[in-house]
Amino acid sequence: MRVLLINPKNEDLYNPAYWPPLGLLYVGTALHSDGNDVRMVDLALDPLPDVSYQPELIGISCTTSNYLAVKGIIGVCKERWPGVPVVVGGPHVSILPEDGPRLGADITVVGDGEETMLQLARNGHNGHSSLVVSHPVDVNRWPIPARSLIGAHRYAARELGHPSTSLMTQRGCPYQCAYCCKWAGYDRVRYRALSNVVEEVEQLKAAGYRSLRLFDDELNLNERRLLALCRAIKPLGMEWVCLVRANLFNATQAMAMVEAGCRMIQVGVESGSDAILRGVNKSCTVQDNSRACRMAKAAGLQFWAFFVVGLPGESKATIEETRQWIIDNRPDMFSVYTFQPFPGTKIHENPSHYDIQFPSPLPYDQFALGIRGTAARPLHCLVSTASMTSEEIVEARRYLDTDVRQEVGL
Ligand code: B12
Ligand code: SF4
Repeated sequence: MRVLLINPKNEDLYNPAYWPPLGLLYVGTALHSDGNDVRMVDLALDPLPDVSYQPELIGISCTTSNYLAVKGIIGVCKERWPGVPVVVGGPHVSILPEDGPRLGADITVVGDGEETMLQLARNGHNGHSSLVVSHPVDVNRWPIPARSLIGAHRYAARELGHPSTSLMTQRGCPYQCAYCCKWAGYDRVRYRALSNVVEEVEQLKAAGYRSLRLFDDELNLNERRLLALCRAIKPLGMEWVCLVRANLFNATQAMAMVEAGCRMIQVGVESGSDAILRGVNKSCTVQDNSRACRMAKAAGLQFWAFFVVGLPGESKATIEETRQWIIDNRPDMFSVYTFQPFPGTKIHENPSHYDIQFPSPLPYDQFALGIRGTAARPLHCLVSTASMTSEEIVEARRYLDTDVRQEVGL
C-alpha cells in the first residue's frame, strides 16, 4: 500500500529542521518492513506532494503546539486526496484522543503507532471515524529507525562541534511530575536490547556522525542498564549528550558515562526552590540538583540545566532562589522556559489545587512559545500564579536568561 506520513512544521522552533522526527520514522520503519510503499514528508524540509501522487493511507503526527497546523494539513489532504483515510497519532492525541475527530482525522491512534498503522495498511478502514488504543510496542521489534526514509542527513543538528543526530534507547518513565505530558501506557519503561543499540550507533558512525543526542526521557532510570549501555557503546568512540534525573545520578554513573563518550548531561533542575519542586511532585530536591552538578563537573561532564518559570507557587522570592542556584552552581549551560499548562498533565487537570490560572480554551498554537519568540509572535506565558501575573513571569524569565546569565558570565 502507498502510505504518506506527514510531520508538520513548527515555525516557533529555532530551527524546525534540526532533529529528525523519530516517532514518525519508527511508524514508517514498521510500514516499510511490511512491504508498504512509504513516503515520508517533513514539512520543515519539503512540501506536500501534489495530486500526481496518490496515497492510499495518510498518517500525521500531532503535538499540542502543532494542533492548528495539523488541522490545516488534514484539510488540505481531504481536498487533495478525497476518500483517503487520514490517521492522526502522536503525543497530543495520545493524551486527548477526543481531539482526533475535531482535527478532521478518520482514525485517532493513542500511544505507539507502529503496530496499529501496520494493521491499518494490511486490513484497511471502514470509513467511520474511529479510535484505536495501541498496546505499547515491543521496542525490539523495529528497534532501528530507517533514517533513509526521510533523508536524516538533511537535518541541521550539530553538537559538541560535530554533525549530530538523535536516537532513543528506551521508552517510558515511571515518575509523575505534575507538568509532564505522558500517555496512559507510558509509565512502564521498555529498554532496547543493547545489541541493537550498538548496531544503530555503528550505522550512525558509518554515516559520518561523531556526536549523538540520546533523547531517552531520563537515561539513568536504571543504573545497571545505564552502566551496561556505557560499556557497550564505549568502543565505538562516539561523543554524546543525554538527559538524566539528578536524584538518581551518582559518581559511578558520571565516570562510566565520560569513559563511554558522554560529554554533557542535561538536567531538569526546574527551580531553585524546594517548595516548588515538591509542589510539582518532582521527586528531586534543590540539593540533589546541586550535588548532580558538582559530580558531573568533577567527572568532566558539562552540565546543562533546564529551568521553568511560572510553576505553581512561583513568586519573586522563588525566582531569587533560582538565581541563587545558578550563581552557586554555575552550570555550563542553561535554558529557561516559561511554564505551559499542557492538557493531560496533572496541573492542567486541577489548576485550583496547584495555584495556577490559565485561559480557557487554551491557544494550543502558542505552546511552543515558552522559550523564544519572534517579532510577530513574542515570547509569552499562558499562566499566572497567586503571586505573579503572566507578564511578570515573562519578565522573570528574561531576568534569569539575560541579567543572571550575564552575572555568571555565560
Ligand atoms: C525529541 C523531542 C523534541 C525535539 C523534536 C525533534 C523532532 N523532530 O521530533 C525538540 C527538541 C525540537 C522538541 C521540541 C518541543 N517539544 Co519535545 N520532545 C522530544 C522527546 C524528548 C522525544 C520525541 C521522540 O522522538 N520520542 C520517541 C518516539 C518513539 O515517540 P513519539 O514521538 O511519541 O512517537 C510515537 C507515538 O507518539 C506515535 N506517533 C507519533 N506520530 C504518529 C503518527 C501516526 C500517524 C501514528 C499512527 C502514530 C504516531 O507512534 C510513535 C512511535 O511509537 C519527547 C518526549 C518523548 N519521550 O517522546 C518530547 C515531547 C514530544 N516534547 C514536548 C514538548 C512540550 C515540546 C515543546 C513544546 C517544548 C517547548 N516548550 O518548546 C517543543 C515543540 C514541539 C513541537 N514540534 O510541537 C512534549 C509534547 C507534549 C504534547 N502534548 O505535545 C513531549 C511529549 C515531552 C513531554 N513529556 O512533555 N521536542
Ligand atoms: S519530567 Fe522527566 S522524570 Fe518527570 S515524568 Fe516527565 S519524563 Fe519522567
